[in-house]
Amino acid sequence: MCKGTADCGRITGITPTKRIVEARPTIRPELRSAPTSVLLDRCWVVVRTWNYTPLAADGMMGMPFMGYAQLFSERGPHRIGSTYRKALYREYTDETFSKLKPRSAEWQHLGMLGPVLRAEVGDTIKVVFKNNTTHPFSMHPHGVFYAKDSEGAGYDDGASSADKSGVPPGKTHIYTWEVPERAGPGPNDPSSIVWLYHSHADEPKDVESGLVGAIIISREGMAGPTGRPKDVDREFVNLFMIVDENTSWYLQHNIDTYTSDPKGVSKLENSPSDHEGNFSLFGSGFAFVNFRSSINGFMFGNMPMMTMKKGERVRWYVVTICAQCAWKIELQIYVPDIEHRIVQYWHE
Ligand SMILES: [Cu+2]
Repeated sequence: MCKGTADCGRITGITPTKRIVEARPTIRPELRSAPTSVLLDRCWVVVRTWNYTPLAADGMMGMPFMGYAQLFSERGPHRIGSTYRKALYREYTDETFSKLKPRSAEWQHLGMLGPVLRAEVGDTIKVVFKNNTTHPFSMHPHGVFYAKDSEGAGYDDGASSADKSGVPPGKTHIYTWEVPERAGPGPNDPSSIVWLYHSHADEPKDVESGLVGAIIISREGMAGPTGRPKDVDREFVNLFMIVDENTSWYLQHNIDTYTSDPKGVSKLENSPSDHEGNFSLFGSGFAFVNFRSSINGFMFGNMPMMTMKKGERVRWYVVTICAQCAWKIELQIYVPDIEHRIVQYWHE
């Protein structure tokens, strides 16, 4: 599933009250001959500015940025600050791609992520994808099945495919993904599980530029009218990711736009000290400050609060992706801790 340098993981089986055993989908590549339904989604990959800290303050502490938080949020002669240009998956109301579909209040916490794509086992997902940026991008899904022209990833196998290097700027492509039993929940899973999709034209750069989203697959017969599993009232999706803005397609644009001395910026600036001047392995140089430890693209408690009502049945999907894990893997290990309950995960 994951190719190239990607190392994409899925964390599953979190409930506030009990521990769930390791969950793996059954390996039964059983494709239905007649899909129960075809689900049409529309995505347009959009270039826009993204602010990692829209509250302009430390939301966790309820106070102005200090120390490291200040280092990561303030613009300067050689510092980009909190706002970057990114390429993001965004949903439009129809295939004219003229009107952005507003995101409902319950999904505001998705932030940088693309729209959640939903299906249940037996469905076929179709995504009408338009690229309005200046780089070729694609949609490469995990978990579901696809033919070559819907894989959204290129590699040197001698096959020709119009989509091999991504969808060119200005062009539209329809991705068709079948949802076999193997893509759905396994015997020990809850009624739905999560996968990722991301651009895979030039994978590290595409993902670090912001092109990632979630797919939620429900067990056959378990998706309600809105697509949400029938036995769930509320869902959250969290992507724990250290976004490497040094690798983004828009690094130079961001330097030129957001620093006050772009010509003086050294992309390799190394300063082996922390914000207080003490030795630090990672330091506080330009490159380090471009590593953004975030949840859904938010830093320092700036994500819109995920709210639920007492008594609601809530499912929380936790994912991570790491485009350059060869060296970043140690940094990419997060430990979500929910009042000391155990979070078990498996790694693809
Ligand atoms: Cu992947």
